[in-house]
Amino acid sequence: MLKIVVGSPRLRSFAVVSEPPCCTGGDAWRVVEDRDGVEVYWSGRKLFSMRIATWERGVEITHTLERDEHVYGLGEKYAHQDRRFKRFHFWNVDQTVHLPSGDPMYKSIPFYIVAKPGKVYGVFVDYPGYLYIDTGVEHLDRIVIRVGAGYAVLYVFSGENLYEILDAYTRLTGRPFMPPKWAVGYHQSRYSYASQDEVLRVAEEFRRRRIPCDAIWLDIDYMDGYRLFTWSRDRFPDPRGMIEKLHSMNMRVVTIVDVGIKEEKGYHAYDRGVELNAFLRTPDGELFRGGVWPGLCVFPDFLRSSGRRYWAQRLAEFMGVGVDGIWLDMNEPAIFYMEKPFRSMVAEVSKRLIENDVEGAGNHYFWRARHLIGTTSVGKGIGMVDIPAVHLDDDGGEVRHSEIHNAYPLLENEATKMGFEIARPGRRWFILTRSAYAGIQRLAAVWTGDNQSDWGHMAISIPMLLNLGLSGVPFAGADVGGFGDDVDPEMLVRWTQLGAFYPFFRNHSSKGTRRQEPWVFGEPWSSYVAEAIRLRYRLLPYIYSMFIEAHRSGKPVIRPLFAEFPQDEQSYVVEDEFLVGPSLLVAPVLTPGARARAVYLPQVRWLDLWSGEVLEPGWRLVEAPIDRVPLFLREDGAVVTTEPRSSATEPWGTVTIDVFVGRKACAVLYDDDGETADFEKGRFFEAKVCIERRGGDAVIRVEELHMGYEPGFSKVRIRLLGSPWVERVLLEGEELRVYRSGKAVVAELGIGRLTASQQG
Ligand code: MIG
Repeated sequence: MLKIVVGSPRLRSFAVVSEPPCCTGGDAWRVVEDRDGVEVYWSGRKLFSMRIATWERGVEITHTLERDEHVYGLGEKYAHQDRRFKRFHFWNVDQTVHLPSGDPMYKSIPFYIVAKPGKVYGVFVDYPGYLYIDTGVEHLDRIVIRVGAGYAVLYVFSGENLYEILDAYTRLTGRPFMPPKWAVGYHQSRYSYASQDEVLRVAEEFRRRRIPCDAIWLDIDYMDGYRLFTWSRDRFPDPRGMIEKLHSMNMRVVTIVDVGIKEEKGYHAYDRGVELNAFLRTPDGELFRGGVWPGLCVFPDFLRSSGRRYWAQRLAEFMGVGVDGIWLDMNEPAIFYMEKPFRSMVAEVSKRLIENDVEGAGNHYFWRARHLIGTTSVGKGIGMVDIPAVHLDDDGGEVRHSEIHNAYPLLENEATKMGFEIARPGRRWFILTRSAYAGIQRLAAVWTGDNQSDWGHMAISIPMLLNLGLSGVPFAGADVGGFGDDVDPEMLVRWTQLGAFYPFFRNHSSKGTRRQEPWVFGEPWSSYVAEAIRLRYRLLPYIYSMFIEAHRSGKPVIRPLFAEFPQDEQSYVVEDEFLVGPSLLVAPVLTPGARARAVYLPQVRWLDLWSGEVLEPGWRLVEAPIDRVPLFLREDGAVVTTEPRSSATEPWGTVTIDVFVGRKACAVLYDDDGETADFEKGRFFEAKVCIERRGGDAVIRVEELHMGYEPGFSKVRIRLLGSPWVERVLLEGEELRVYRSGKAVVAELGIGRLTASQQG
């Protein structure tokens, strides 16, 4: 890692959790001054030439891009997989325009990866105020970074492959948190389930129909007048009883928590915050107020540890009734109105942006200013460009909100995690957040906000989520079925088939739109939707093992093709299919009426998991009837599946390793208690099971084994697919009894027999 500091940073970093001792990161790096900047080399290879300029109120950094390099990452953007030749703004807003013109969005993660066959590096610009990154509009072959402050901090990462970059980046900004097992299941949400009776009816419907589901989500209407940390007495008279009932059905409850606290004397969260001086103030020292759902609100100052403690305490108390997870919304922070008229805000903001202009960018800034302010609809979903508020740090120093705007939700997430630690020490926490800054992966899962029931929004969710993964945030999803507008039957089926592979899998929709629980369209649609959800639960052993891998090294759960096939040019741009882990390729159907689709199969042979056919690499047309999402297993790859249960927390009983062996394929069996942090102390089960071809023999070996936990499965089935060469299956030289099922050769053994083989 190479650290570049321009000027002198005024504030501590919020993203960085552990910085390696020195900055030029060892011998591999070389920085050479040239006529107007520096050239940066890693391992003898030139990455780029960089120029740094400072002007009165900002820093401009540019560096070269080679003609055939691609750009990825940059967090949540409504943009295609390759992010080159675009301009991006980093300023968290409640963005209702989910279109390219709707940049910026809710999250700001100024980290990008530049890649082409044989070369890859990453750059992280650590500044939580307004930031602009141009990937090739102002100059075809340069990246331009503008920081609206007198300083900038940059980190450059390189390595042999993409995963080394993500490893280094998540070492610096924190490893992805390990979620509880239930959070990896299916989630059902609606804005809003309006009473505890309705919540229970929805939960019972899932169980009655045997559709797996792990959590029901409560949106803002559970509260009393939108006051945070309260329950409506009429509609939710007995939250504890409701939650106990849900828990007895093996369902969890996640409640939304906004960020604005209603300004109202006598309301505990307000009174307590005033007492502790926990709220943001205006430059004149008044409480800063902004209008959100409950009317005028005040906002916690998460910069101060006292502000974070205040929040953690309120939250922990609220969670006492048994709430399992917290959903942080409106935390950009989004403010609908301020006491000052909206129109003058627009004018002020445009003026300020133009004043801050540097040559050439003015026009762009001007038009974008209107988007920064919000959207065409005044009064709803407006994200403010500036919030005239002041924070205090722990030493009593003042910090303008605009200097740390993008980090506000990150600090809120830290405080929220503290709340979990108070309410349920030793257990894993679960937070979903809408707004974020770099480093969010260590604290929360994210979703992409208010999309629409629209085929285009469904398709673009793939590059959005893949690039979040390449921004260090593996646990991400988009609202399945679409949030706004009315879903139709075919779209719900196809979207659920896609969502089954989102790392975060939640169906959610807005007030005023058609209901979209799995059964709303009746047969045959409801069966197709249910089957797609079951597919997720079949794949849980494999997907869960990807989460532990993400937690250990920052590897994404879902991956663009080039992550695994960096020598394959085409892999760099395909964005309508993706990999889950290293071995499973998913090619969802993204257009209405389609019953087949083109699939690009990179570099190796692939096994069609529906037909059992072995396919050569390249472009193929594959069948995709309405009840089927095309799935392919990589040669020398493996997936681990189980029978679907109603909840992800139920023991798996038997797991099946599906392998397609060319020379050798390995599967990872992983399990832990799914609830506590004990896995960090070695209380987990892990076995790397490899199957190697030796002539007509398939030889099974356990290559690595960790037995710190008794896994929730006792039987392992090994299913050899696409392997007509198999004559015998051997374990420790002993031939196993096998049976044939279709074209597959199957061996079954007890987990004890398998693990004993390694120790011997
Ligand atoms: O202004 O809580 O993105 O998921 O259902 C809308 C109501 C506020 C926006 C979130 C959405 C949620 C909705 N919220």
